[in-house]
Parts: sequence; structure tokens; C-alpha cells
Amino acid sequence: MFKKVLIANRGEIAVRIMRTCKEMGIETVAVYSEPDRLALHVLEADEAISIGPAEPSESYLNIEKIIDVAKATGAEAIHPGYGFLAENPLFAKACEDSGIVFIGPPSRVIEDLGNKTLARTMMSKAGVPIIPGMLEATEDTQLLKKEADSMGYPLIIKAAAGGGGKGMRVVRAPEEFVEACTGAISEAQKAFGDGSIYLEKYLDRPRHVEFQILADEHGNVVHLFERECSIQRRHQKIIEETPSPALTEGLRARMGEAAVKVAKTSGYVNAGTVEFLLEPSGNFYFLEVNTRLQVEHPITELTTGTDLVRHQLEVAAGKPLGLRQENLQQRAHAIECRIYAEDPACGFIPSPGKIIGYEEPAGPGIRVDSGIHEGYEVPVHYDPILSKLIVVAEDRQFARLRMIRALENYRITGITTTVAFLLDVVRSIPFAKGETFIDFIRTHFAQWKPDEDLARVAAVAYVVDEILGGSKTVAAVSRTGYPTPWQSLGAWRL
Ligand code: MV4
Repeated sequence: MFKKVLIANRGEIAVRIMRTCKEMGIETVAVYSEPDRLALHVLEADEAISIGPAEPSESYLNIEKIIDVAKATGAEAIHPGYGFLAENPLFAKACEDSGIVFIGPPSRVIEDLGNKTLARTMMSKAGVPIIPGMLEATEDTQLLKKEADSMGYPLIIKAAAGGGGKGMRVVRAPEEFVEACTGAISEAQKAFGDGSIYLEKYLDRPRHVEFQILADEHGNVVHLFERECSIQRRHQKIIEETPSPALTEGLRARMGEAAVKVAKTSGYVNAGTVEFLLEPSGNFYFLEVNTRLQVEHPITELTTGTDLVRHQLEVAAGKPLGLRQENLQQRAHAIECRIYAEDPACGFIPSPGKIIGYEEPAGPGIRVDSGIHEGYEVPVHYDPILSKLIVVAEDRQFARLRMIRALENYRITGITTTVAFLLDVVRSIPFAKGETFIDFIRTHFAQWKPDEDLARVAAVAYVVDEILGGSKTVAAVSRTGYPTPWQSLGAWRL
């Protein structure tokens, strides 16, 4: 096993990876940008090396610098986390060329799967269902128009180099096609430096169901069941759960088999995720492969009893996978809520700033993967994810009730977060019923505003209580030196 691993990331995922390294007796090297010098991932690492200014291109995206740090510190392997360089084949290649182990699939596989039409062609040949549409991308709008008219409408335009919804357009009628097409081409050109696009039949109101896979260098591949990720907004997932409320045992088995076939067909090694779109009819289609450890991996860990980072490290070190499909079982129900420094009442604009009060929920079946602490200043420069709240309980209903309690007991003050929004979503009737489709947020929560009544009543109660001489209020000061209301025992709190 490796003696030392560099984590080329920040925030909660860097901390999460370091925790497993520590348990395995592996030393950790953190890299950090200027504004991150007091970040949790820096404090938790055995060594921390500054790699430059805030701009990602000069720090967390700087391939040369990160490889130099790995060499200088004697790290034998690099874990890229998610985002930043995690799915950049050039970074994986640079690691391979420098004799450093990239903890992820081979650069070649990242590259192949990043090409969406190539991936579709490969999977279709292997017998994995793909969404009807083109297998070749082009920038020739005349050719595209011909394809469109023979395919029929509604259809969806996608970028060959795409992912995450960039360069995507839904076209509902022939007269809208050319404009949408030129728009998609220029967007794809700007985002990926490649304007080629292709067409697919548009699926109305599908679910997003993905399968976790693990593969080793010796030809062993397993899947660790699914994650239902339909609750998202603008291609950013908000809540994930497993098992999916939409899968039957038979469908789960067929989709799992397809996911393993995807991994084998692409020559996959390490942890990955195979995404599918699932129609209400039960028809499912291969969408794409995410060649990284995903944000939502903990719900899989809690329901399969595994540590995915441990398996990633073992597989990367050349060991055979210690898991057999027949021994893997899905137990209980897990839900994850992503906690962001965003204002859900104002179009989810980032809301960075200093965290003045911070209290995590605790108790049975609760896990918090956090990258923050009291007194921490959330920087403006990066993805505003603060932490992930993950719960596990016997079944979906118990997990939902546990999530409600956990969210109610998660206190973050000083900045606006998505906690109150998540509470309303998890409490809602459509969520309780498991009616999770990709248009869930747009349909049920487009105009969300916080219910401020309770907060106002509490504030007024506090003031009145103070005017009346106060109850047995304990004057309390938090670790940051700010007065904190959480520790005072005044009657107003009732
Ligand atoms: C689709 C689709 C409907 N029909 N393809 C969005 C991101 C990219 N990975 C694929 N996406 C979609 N592809 C066809 N043929 C709808 C989406 C889509 C979506 C997919 C998964 C999760 C959330 C989504 C939100 C909007 C659209």
C-alpha cells in the first residue's frame, strides 16, 4: 500500500479522503490556495503545501504544480476528489508519465468516456440500451436539420464533449431547430473548445438513476446498487437517496448488469458511476459515466457497509477487489442533503462569508461530511458546498423523518444556507410519496420563500423575555467570540 498520498482537492471531499487514509496508516499531503490556508483540509493533513493564489487555474487546476508537490513530498499517488482535475485525462496522463499513481481510471478510459458519441457507440455495440439518436457528432447544421426532421420532435441537442447540461437544448418544433442548433454549437465551442453536437429523442420527465461500480486491474467488476438523483436544479443535485423509490428487484438487477457491462466494455478500473435515465414505463437508457468518486458516494457506503475510498486506494495499489457481487447487499435506506452557502430564496446565488455559529446534528444514523467549522470564512472563489448531511434508517419513511430531525438540528449562522429549503423539500408531500423526477424542483419549489414566522416569533420572544428581566439566561460566547443564542437557556427558546 502507498505510504503517502496527495489529495488534489479542498473542502469536505479532501477531508473525507484523508480520514480513510489515516485509518489505513497512509500519510496525507494537502495542497491549498491562499484563501484556504486555514481550511479544514489543511488542518487535517499531515503536510500542507501552498500552491498559489485563489484562481483555480493557478492552484487547484495547476497540473504542473500539483505534480511537482507530489514529487517533492514523496507522495506515490494522487487522489483528485471530484471537480477540479478529477475527470481531466491530461492530468491522469501527467500522473502516469511522472510515475505517480492517479487514483482513478486510466487516462485513456477517461478520454474515451468523455466523448459522448464514442461512449454511446461503444455501449450500443455491447448491447446496453442507449437513447435513440445519432452516434456521430457534427457542426454541419444542414446535416443536423435533416437528421432532426427524420427523427421527429421533441428532441434534445447535446454537445459531444458535454456533460452537466452545457450546450444542451430541447427542441419541440421544427421551426425552432436551426436557432437552437447554432446556439448549442457556439455554447459548446465556448465551454469545451469543440462545437460538435448530436441529437437524441427527448425523454419527458425521466428519473436520473445511477449505479456505483468498482473495478480492479484483474478484470473483477462489481456494482454497489443505485442512487436516485432526480432532485436537482440546473444540473446540480440537491438530494440523493438509495434505494431508488422507482426500482423493482428485477429492474435493479437488469440495470446493475448493464452498469457492469458498461465498466467491462470501457476497460474501467477504480470507482465510477454509470448514469441512466429511467422512464416511467421502466425503460432505461445509458446516459454517461462519471469517472470519479462522486459527491453522493456516502449513501452507497451506508447501505452497502463499504468504504469506497478504501477500495479506491486498494485498487489503485494494484490489489484485487475484495468484494464479490454475490456478497453485496443493499441494506436500509440512506438520504443525502447537500448543504450549500447559497440563498435559495434568491435564485441560489452564492452566499459566502464568515460562519459565526456552527452546530452539527448528531445521533443514530447521522453522518456529516463537512469541510467547515465555526469561525471559518467561506471563500467566494469555489463551489459553495459546505457539507453533506447523510442519514440512514431502516426504511425510506424512517430515513425521511431522521433527515427532518437532523436538518432541524443543523445550525449554521452568519451566512445563508440551503438548510431551510431542504427541510421544506424533505417535508413535502411529493417527496414523501417518492415522486422524484428531474423536474421536481421546478414543478414544486420554483418560487420558494423561507417561512420566517417562526424565526420572528423566536426573536420577539427573546426580546420580551429580556425586557421582563430575563429568565435564567446563561450569557454565552461561542468559540469565535461572538455571543451565541444557542447556549442560553432562556424561556424564549420554548
Ligand atoms: C436527456 C434528457 C432527456 N432526454 N436526454 C442532463 C445532463 C446530461 N448529463 C443529460 N441530461 C439530460 N439528458 C434525453 N434524451 C434530460 C436530461 C436532463 C437531466 C438528466 C439527469 C438529471 C437531471 C436532468 C435535468 C434536466 C435534463
